[in-house]
Amino acid sequence: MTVTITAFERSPDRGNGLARDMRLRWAFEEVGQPYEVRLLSFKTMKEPAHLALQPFGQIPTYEDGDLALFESGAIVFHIAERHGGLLPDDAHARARAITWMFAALNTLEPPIFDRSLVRILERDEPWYEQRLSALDDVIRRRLESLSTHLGDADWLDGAFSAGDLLMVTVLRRLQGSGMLEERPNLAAYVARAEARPAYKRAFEAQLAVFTASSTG
Ligand code: GTB
Repeated sequence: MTVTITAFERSPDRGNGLARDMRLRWAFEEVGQPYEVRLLSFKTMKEPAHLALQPFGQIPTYEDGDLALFESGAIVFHIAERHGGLLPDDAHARARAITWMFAALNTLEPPIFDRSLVRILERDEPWYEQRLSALDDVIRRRLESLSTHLGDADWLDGAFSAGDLLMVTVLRRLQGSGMLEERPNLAAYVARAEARPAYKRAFEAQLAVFTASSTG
């Protein structure tokens, strides 16, 4: 039985691959496993059938027989554990790759995600400029540390791993901010990941959903 994931019927990012189903699609492509997608409207995501799979009424989810999962990081980890290609076999290298998965989701993603929310929801508030500037400072400090760690390496710890996959999906949310370009090795890191055939297949698949939803 093929695994089924959920994604936006019509993504607000207009096919930019910024919604979190992109992480799952990319992971499946990296490990060479097929997947099916059930598309959901915002209304359907809040109905009992979906809430039974995702208590917060969000995408993505993962269903494989009687196993249902939510949280994109947990799902990428599950895919990486079940199939080769996203986590090293060596125990220490594997633990370090998992550490980078957590660093992407716990250390980089919170201020980067907050920044995009503030830009959408708080633009007309009197504190907007100050809040944005404070978040930009935090993000720049995180990027500086990440850039120093990466140096001139291709990936965060040896071979490409689920840690890089999650980190790149987080960094991509900074597109248009100019902050990645301030750190050329990070901009090159993201570009290197986006050039991977698996990334390209995943990106095209989610873009096709948006294109169909706009022309259909
Ligand atoms: N921690 C959860 C996970 O990692 O799976 C977070 C899941 C989540 O935030 N899902 C979002 C969602 O379902 C979609 S990805 N939102 C609907 C809701 O909460 O009602 C977040 C997202 C949304 C939109 C853009 N965008 O337009 O650029 C990018 C990312």
